This record gives sequence, structure tokens and C-alpha cells, in this order.
Amino acid sequence: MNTITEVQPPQARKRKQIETPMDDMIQMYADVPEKNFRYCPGCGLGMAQSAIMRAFDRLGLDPSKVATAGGSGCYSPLAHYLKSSHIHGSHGRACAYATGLKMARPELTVLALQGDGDCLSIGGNHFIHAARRNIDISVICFNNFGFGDTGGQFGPTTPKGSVTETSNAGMPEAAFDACKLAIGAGATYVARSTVAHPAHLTKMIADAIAWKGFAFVEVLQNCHVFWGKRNGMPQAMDMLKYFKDNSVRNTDTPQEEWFDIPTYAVDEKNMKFVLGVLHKEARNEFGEDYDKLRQRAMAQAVGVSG
Ligand SMILES: Cc1ncc(C[n+]2csc(CCOP(=O)(O)OP(=O)(O)O)c2C)c(N)n1
Ligand code: SF4
Ligand SMILES: [Mg+2]
Repeated sequence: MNTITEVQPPQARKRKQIETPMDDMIQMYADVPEKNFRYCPGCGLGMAQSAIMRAFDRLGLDPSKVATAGGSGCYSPLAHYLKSSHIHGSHGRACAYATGLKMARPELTVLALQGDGDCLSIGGNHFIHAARRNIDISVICFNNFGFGDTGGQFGPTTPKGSVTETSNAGMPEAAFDACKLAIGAGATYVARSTVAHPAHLTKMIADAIAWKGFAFVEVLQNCHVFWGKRNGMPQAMDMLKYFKDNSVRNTDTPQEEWFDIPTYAVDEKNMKFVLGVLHKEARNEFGEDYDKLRQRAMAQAVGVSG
């Protein structure tokens, strides 16, 4: 775990381009252990972490002014591998922790870093209500199509038809479209990208962090070790190619096709992932509204007692 005091505050750093040499960026934002590194070789989480650090860098964020919240899963070490402060709490509760953090310390940049199971299964309730409030946090959801950490069981984003530890004849249920769910719940910035599109992913995350309100980024992330292996893609590169071959930009796609729910069959690898900003909407941010409400209530209380 990191403490704020270990972090050297950066000089004024405002960059529009990805231009910081990797070593400097790692020194600034990463705290990766030399031993017991937790991701499997080639796991997409490493690329996701790199995109998050690049987004921090692009926005010139001081890591001592960034706080993250997360729960259980393969993705959990990611936040510990950053220099920013982190609450590692119960599985699924990241949005609740992030909400508390933002309300108590509105000057901080607050992110909830969550797995797809964490965010949409056990934590689905916290997620939809944080979105409904439009509190100024960014949820970055690492979608590896299931529960990685517990052995690759299916979850709410597992593509219908695909094979998992608990659906060896093919997932019988339809999957959530996480972005559609976020929009329906009230998120005011919603985007999708993949770890095979690092520059695009960096931009989606940076724009989410810069957004005032509840922002959601779905990050399609390879778990070749469980989902990939069982669905004809046992190597990391197989899955990165799969994301590349099956992704299209929202700017090139009719809007009615942005939310196709993924289905999968080994002989029918024609899934389509529509990438880009899928929703933006101006709406009052919860913390600011709540502050005004509190001030009005306090003024009234003073009036009554006076
Ligand atoms: C309250 C609770 N229930 C269940 C678990 C067991 N558990 C640990 S990780 C995990 C799945 C996590 O899946 P996801 O959030 O998608 O993250 P991934 O491992 O795929 O990165 C589960 C069910 C737990 N740690 N705590
Ligand atoms: S099991 Fe899958 S998601 Fe978990 S670290 Fe390994 S490759 Fe990554
Ligand atoms: Mg998962």
C-alpha cells in the first residue's frame, strides 16, 4: 500500500499528447513490486494500468490528489501498483467508498477501479445508484467476460454462448451491455474501449476523469488464461487480435448498433464491439447540489434559532 507522504508532488504538468518517457511516467505514478507481481503474463490489466497512468499524465494529475477505491478480483492489485491512495474494500462496494471519499474530500480526483463482476454483479446496486446521483467519480470497469480471480466462472458480461468454468456447454444467459446499463442508470459520460487500443483507451479514461459528474469507461480486457483458453484464444495475442478485428468506432457506426449485446460462438467470431464515447449529458453534479442544499438548511436553522 502507498501513502500520500511518499509521493513527490510533480511540477506543473499540463500535456495534451502522450509524450512523457515511460520511465518518468512509471516513477511518477507507478509503485510496482519487484517480486510477487500478481497479473498472469500478458494479462490485459498491465495495458489497462499503463493507459490509466498515461491518462493521469495527460491531465497533469498529482498522485497525492488522486484516490481510488476497489474490491476483490484479478484487477485489485492494479490500484496498489499506483502511487495514489487506495481503499481496498469489500467486493462490489467501490462506488460506495468512492462516493464517501468524494463527499468528504471533493478536491480529490476519485476513481472506482472495478472488475465486471465486482461492478455489475455483486456491486450492481451501488453502481446504479452512484450513477443516478451523478456524483463526480469515474468508474473504470475491467471487463474480462467473467470472474477471473476465482477461476473463470461466468458473470453478467459473459457473452452468450461462450464457454466458461460454469457454462461448459455455452453461457445460456444474455449478457449485460455495461454501457447501456450505465446510461440507463444516469451516468453522464459513458465510453467503451479495449486494451488493444491503448491510445484510444487513454483518451477515453482521461476524458472520463476530466468530466464533472459520474463517468463510466468499460475496458474490454483479455483474460486469455480463462475465457480466452476456453473459447479458442489461449494466447494474449489471440485475444488482442480478436478485440482489434471485432471493434469499430462509434463515429463509423449507426447509433442503433452501439449497444449490440455480445454473443459468441467459436464458429461465428463476428461479435462487434463499438468503441468511443457513447453518451454525454449535462446534468447537475450531486456534491455541488448537496452543498447548496446543506447551506440553505443551515441558514434556515440559524434563522429559526435566532
Ligand atoms: C463478498 C465476497 N463475495 C465473493 C468473493 C469471491 N470473489 C473474489 S474475486 C471474485 C470475482 C471477481 O470478478 P471480477 O470483479 O470480474 O474481477 P476479475 O477477477 O475478473 O478481475 C469473487 C466472486 C469475495 N471476495 N467477497
Ligand atoms: S486470470 Fe485472467 S484476468 Fe486474472 S490475471 Fe490472469 S489473465 Fe489476468
Ligand atoms: Mg472479471
